[in-house]
Amino acid sequence: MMLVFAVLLPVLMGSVATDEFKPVDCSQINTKGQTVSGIYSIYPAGNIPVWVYCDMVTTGADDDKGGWTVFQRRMDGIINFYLPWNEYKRGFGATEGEYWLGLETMYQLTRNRKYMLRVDMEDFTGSKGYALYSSFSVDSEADGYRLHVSGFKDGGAGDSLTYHDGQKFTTFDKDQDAFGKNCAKEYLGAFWYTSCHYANPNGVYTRGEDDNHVAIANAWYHWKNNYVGLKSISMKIRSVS
Ligand SMILES: [Ca+2]
Repeated sequence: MMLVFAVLLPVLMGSVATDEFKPVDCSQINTKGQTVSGIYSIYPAGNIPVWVYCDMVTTGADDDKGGWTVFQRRMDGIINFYLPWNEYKRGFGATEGEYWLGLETMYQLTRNRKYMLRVDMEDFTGSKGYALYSSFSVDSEADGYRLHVSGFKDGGAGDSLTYHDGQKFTTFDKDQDAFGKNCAKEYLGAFWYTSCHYANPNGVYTRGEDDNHVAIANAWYHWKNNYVGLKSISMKIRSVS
């Protein structure tokens, strides 16, 4: 047995030393041939890994599948999304379920690389829609994690995000919106609010439409021309080569 170990050990150590693949995002993992959606570690800013859900099956504007780094996901209402600035900065939730990746990671991802954005959604009747944007980035914290999004392409859900282009991020404890009051407090979410929103993906998981409390739901207005709470919504980015 000692002989076997003596032979194997240098080989194993050698393979570790040469296998230094530290993917920046899910696009790089996908490019390496990985086609299974699930949880992976990425390295958006050097040596510190970040756990993330990679969508390896959904297409973009072309037929290329996968490579999507999911930064926001709602699917069952289990996770509380009404949280303060620091939580939205560093991220929260469960990578296998509902979560927010974190504004700092999103800034680190998009500061040096070009990304497209896809927003997938499903209502409680089972119908689905999506919206594509050819360009997506987030500024630094010093710039309020300002959103830049453009190049809308309809996947049936309509465009509820271009309205938010150029806005800083607002939470209930940090008001950076264009409204007299705090939009996060008014609509019980956290987002790149203007005054205030057509999309509120981090709003309350209402399981449908609440007539008494318009627009607090995790809604995407232009899909239904109303603020109907969605069964699921996910926001994901893929690098543009
Ligand atoms: Ca305000």
